[in-house]
Amino acid sequence: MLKVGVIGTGAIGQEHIRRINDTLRGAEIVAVSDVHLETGKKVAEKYNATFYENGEDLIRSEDVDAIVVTSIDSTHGKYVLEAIKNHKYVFCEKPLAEKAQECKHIVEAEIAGGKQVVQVGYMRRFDAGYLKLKEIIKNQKYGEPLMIHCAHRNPNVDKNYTTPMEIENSAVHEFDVLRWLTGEEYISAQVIMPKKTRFSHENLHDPQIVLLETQSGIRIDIEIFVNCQYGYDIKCEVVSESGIISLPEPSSPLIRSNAARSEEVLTDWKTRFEEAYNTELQLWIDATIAEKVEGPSAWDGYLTSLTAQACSEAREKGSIMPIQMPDKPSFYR
Ligand code: NAD
Ligand code: ISE
Repeated sequence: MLKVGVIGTGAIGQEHIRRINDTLRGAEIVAVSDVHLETGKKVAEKYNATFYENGEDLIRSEDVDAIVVTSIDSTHGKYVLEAIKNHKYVFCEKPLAEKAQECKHIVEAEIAGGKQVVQVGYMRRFDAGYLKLKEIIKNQKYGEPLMIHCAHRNPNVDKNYTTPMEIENSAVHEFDVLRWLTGEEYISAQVIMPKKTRFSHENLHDPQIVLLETQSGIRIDIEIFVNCQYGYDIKCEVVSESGIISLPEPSSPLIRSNAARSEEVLTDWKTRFEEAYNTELQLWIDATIAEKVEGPSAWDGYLTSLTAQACSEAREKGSIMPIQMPDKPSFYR
């Protein structure tokens, strides 16, 4: 049994703890840590795990084989670096770190350590719908992709969610999954600010539109709308030379009632990507036991954060930003 320690026992931390302990095979939760002591201790008690007030102590503990980082974005970098220093496999929720420069340090530290140990939580790569899209694009059944239209909609967000987070916390999912889908890097980014919804707040301009261009000229538009009110809705439509391929909608019964036809729309990421989270973490457990990394790497996390940085700069300057992706080191090939 792989003995796992989890840092951050908030929303997704508790989800991952539950799935590792109750749903997946090969691992158990032996330690948890959170700066919010009350929540952390409660979760530790529920799973009969040891509580650590300090995340670094959890990472260094001899009782812990591998780490899951599910604390807030700004804390990821330091915990991942500590895990690398202690030669422990680490699954880090997205983003790998808050800024691209910190991701670069992680990549350098991992290379210097001589062994790949980092997997980043870009779970859409494991979603059955995206996998189907990838297969169709790869087979070129409908020719080359020309344009991709995406939407990332949350019903609402809390007051701590700010303008940059639409890109750095939400759209990063699209940046990762579209690199993986197309097999191409981005060469430019632009952000357009439509009229602001009245459901937004002072520190949040919502919605936003990101425009990306890939090496071969595929044009991508991503609508990020985190106060859309009606549900959690993720869309991706790949316009190709002889066909249009859409990400399958989560299935739900069609209801006819009260002179109307209706279908349920999910309301959160937990249910929308439940199977994808299960698959990504099972892969992480199995790969860790086999002393390998198979999911999105620190390199992927770095390039995604570089994309986010270019988009944030594009939004701040109101201009189109060129993106120059560095060459992939042989370590990650
Ligand atoms: P949350 O606010 O519910 O939980 C975060 C937890 O981290 C809180 O309990 C907080 O007390 C704790 N924390 C804060 N600083 C800490 C520190 N220095 N050390 C240890 N713990 C600390 O947030 P969440 O929604 O669970 O998100 C957590 C992370 O997971 C974020 O980075 C977010 O981007 C990511 N996330 C990913 C997905 C996905 O779809 N892959 C979904 C949701 C969240
Ligand atoms: C959240 O942090 C996630 O990662 C969800 O998957 C995403 O849809 C949401 O917009 C983010 O805030």
